Amino acid sequence: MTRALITGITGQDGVLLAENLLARGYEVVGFARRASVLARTDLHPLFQRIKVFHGDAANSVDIADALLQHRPDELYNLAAQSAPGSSWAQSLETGDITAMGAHRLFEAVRRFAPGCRIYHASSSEMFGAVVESPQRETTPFNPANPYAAAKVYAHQIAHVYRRSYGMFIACGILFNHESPLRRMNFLTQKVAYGAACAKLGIQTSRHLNEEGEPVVSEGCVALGNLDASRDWGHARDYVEAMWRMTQHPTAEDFVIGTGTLRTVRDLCEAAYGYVGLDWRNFVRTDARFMRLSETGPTVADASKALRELGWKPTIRFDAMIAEMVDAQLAALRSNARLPD
Ligand code: NDP
Ligand code: GDR
Repeated sequence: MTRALITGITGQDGVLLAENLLARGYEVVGFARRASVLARTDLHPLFQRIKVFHGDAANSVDIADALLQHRPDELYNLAAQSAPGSSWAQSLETGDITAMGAHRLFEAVRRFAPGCRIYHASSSEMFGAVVESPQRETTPFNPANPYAAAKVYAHQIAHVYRRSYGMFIACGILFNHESPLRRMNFLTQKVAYGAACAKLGIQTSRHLNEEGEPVVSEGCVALGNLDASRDWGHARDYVEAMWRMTQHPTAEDFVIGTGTLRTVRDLCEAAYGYVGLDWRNFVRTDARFMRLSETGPTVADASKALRELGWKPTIRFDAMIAEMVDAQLAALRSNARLPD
């Protein structure tokens, strides 16, 4: 039985990747901070089907220990301070986990688990203030925030380990991908939640936004740059791409995205439109959610992934937004807890 170790198991992609690998008959071990495992009561059904190793990506000993105890065949490195918008305020933590966390992990695999295949989560954020469109594997990087700079470091040190030691480290340059498991500090979940609250007539929400205030206040959700644009796909499709890259005969970089660019306004229109409302009555702007420098417009040319992995997105944008809004409606109606 193939054994996979997943860092970032408590995050959106960690959960969906674990489900994908379990369905293939893998044995899955999740690497996660102890407090996060205790806090994620919603993930207990998953945690009963996998083993969980308590560790911190900031700690080399924890990583080495996980490798020596579990001897994985494949390692999926998803752990990161993953919010670009917060990365100015948390720039040193972002460097420590998003950049150095990956470096520590590659070094630990080199010493303690040679032969283990690694998937590493690179990001379209590395393209930053883009210099060509659409972006492909050869597009130069131009990071616009500390998170993006940290991902560039991790991506390049992955290349160095590949070249110097012949290690298998596949880098997935994934564009934005979403699901009902998305955390509330990301745009799509704020908007899906806002639309569900609007539908139910909720004036002040229980969930908090990036500033620690109710996501919905006086019936409205506060957002930043409505003109920003992204290429949004569904995370279930993207974890499939992670697995395919890891099975490829050679470790390479692959761009993964839908190839369709949409604005924040388009997203609002889709989510509020799904519940029969006009978003302009429920969304206001707040300068605190504007970025000091904006990434984009990021839009993928994923033709290499189609050609070499046979990968293409299967879930359409509207269906994804509907699934996210429905999940929030169901949670609000049953008073259930969703990821904070
Ligand atoms: P999430 O924010 O949902 O998950 C991040 C995970 O990293 C969480 O499990 C978190 O654990 C963990 N983590 C953070 N710090 C540490 C630490 N010190 N030690 C151990 N674990 C830690 O991100 P996603 O699932 O969306 O993304 C997965 C990866 O893919 C990330 O690296 C992200 O940067 C990258 N990516 C994501 C894209 C997307 O659109 N979703 C696109 C491109 C790249 P905890 O619960 O303890 O906070
Ligand atoms: P991003 O995702 O920064 O692209 O990083 P996010 O959903 O945070 O932002 C997308 C776009 O929406 C604009 N925006 C807002 N964003 C947030 N969070 N909150 C707001 O109120 C708001 N208003 C407008 C942003 O300016 C931005 O343009 C995600 C993460 O998953 C990263 O880990 C990953 O690497 C990239 O996607 C690809």
